[in-house]
Amino acid sequence: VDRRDGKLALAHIYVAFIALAIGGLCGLLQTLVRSGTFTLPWGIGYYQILTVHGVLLGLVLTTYFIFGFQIAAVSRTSGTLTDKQRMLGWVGFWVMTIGTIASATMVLLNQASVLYTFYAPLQAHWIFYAGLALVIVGSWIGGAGQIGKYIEWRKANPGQSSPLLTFMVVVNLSMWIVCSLGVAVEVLFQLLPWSLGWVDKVDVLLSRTLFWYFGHPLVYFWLLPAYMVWYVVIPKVIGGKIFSDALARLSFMLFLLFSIPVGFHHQLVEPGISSFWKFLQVVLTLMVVIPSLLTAFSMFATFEIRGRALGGKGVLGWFKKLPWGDARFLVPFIGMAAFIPAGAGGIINASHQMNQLVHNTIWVTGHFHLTVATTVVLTFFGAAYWLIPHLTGRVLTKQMNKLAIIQAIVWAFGMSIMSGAMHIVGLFGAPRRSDFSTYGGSAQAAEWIPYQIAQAVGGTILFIGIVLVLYIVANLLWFAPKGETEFPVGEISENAEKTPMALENWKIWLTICIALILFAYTVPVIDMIQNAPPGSKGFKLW
Ligand code: HAS
Repeated sequence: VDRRDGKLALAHIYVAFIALAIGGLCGLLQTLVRSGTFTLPWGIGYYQILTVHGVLLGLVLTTYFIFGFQIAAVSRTSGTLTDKQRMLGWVGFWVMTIGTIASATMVLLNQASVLYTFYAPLQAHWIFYAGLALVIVGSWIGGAGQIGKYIEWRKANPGQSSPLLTFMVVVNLSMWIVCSLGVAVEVLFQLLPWSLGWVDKVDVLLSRTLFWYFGHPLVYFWLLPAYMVWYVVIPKVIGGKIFSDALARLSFMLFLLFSIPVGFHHQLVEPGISSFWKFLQVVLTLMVVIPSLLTAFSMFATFEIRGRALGGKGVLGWFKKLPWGDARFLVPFIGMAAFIPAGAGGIINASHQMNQLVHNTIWVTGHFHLTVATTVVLTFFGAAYWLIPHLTGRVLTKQMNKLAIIQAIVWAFGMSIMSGAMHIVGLFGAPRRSDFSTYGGSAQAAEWIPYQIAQAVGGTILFIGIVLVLYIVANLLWFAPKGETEFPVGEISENAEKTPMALENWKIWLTICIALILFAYTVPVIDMIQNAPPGSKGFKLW
């Protein structure tokens, strides 16, 4: 990656790891509060640290790491960015960062303890929402630089398939742009006017719907960069080849189609949406499982082919041949393994009836700590171990490689305890997002306490994991020996079928994507607007 592009990517990565440090500390505090044995000092509120934790880890760490990774990926596979593309990257970075600082300041001042989902009826200071608007606009500007490179590449290479990694980045950004329009409407037309006192009330149902129109694809915006590492980087790291370029592209396109018109699976217990539309979106949710199953298939195939090429015999002999001592492989692999139970949990959540049992319990928190906080985050850590030294001109030493493996094991151990306890006690009805002091004295809460203590134990182990990863990252940024580190990009297997150009026909895919969104959302949103309680000024969007 060109040094100038590398600098831009690194700027994003710095912010991501600062967010990890502060957000991780708040996570530890939270599990301690929930164990019933710790009270926050200096009048700091439970919801305040819960918001800092969710915003910094769920929104800031992820978005900044993803942008840093994607910029490097595009520059590596499609060539150095032009000055204009890089300039867009920097403008986007600063607009996002000013927005992040504004929003984070309001959260830290307890003026925006509205959780990372920030929909009505919880209300924040208007500066929080203005900051969010800047983050969204900044991401569009920065994203335009990356998409610009792709367009330039395609013009220069007519009739050819674009580099796989760049293509994947563009799918992820397209999904992001289409879905963030929903949250932009919510922020600009509902939350900002409401927090400024220009309208008295907002339609809560519409606010939640606009949020989840964005909120579900948001989780795939986190997941797809992890899939980019699995599909493109891991085959090279293990010395193999990409199983199939066409399959990888198809799976990404399926994410573009099915990840957006499914937000109602977060609102299955929401009154005001008819069960027909909920059912339809549940069906579409189960469709979005398919590209993940394709990915599982493709990864197993890649591993088996490589393991057998190295002499692995029998049904599972090939498994032993994989490079278990290499943190660039093992750390994301642990993330992949975690995605098997994590994905199964997601399918349970999406099943209309079972959702009644788990919704708003801490089971859901257990689910997303396995998905985003294990699968995605461990893959990002594994990627950081080659990406950062590649960008800083350093190398990962043997000791750091060992420490990285220990870090991932500590993480997996702490998360198994914490997320496992969350899943179990969620089935006993323990609520998520509830201040312990509001229910701590009840007989039922006494039943939950042992699990909440287990969560605190797991959370403490995870915090040790955060300290370890920050130590490794600091080493790679400033202290590791100078040298060359590769940005691994796998080649396509010679046995793979030719990639059909239709997979890159954006007109077709974007049209289907928009048609599905209109199909899933138009009627229910019109219903919401028409059925908003009468006479409530400002209750409607217009
Ligand atoms: Fe989810 C709630 C349904 C995936 C994140 N989810 C959440 C929330 C978050 C989140 C943050 O339907 C909470 C939001 C909030 O604050 O309220 N989720 C699903 C479904 C999937 C799914 C169906 N979620 C994710 C991913 C996330 C994420 C990915 C983050 C990155 N989720 C839900 C539902 C809710 C929900 C409901 C709302 C619950 C409620 O009531 O509030 C699917 O995409 C999952 C498909 C995945 C698979 C797994 C495939 C396995 C693979 C690994 C292969 C392994 C290998 C290694 C090769 C089918 C690809 C080999 C290893 C060996 C050991 C041999």
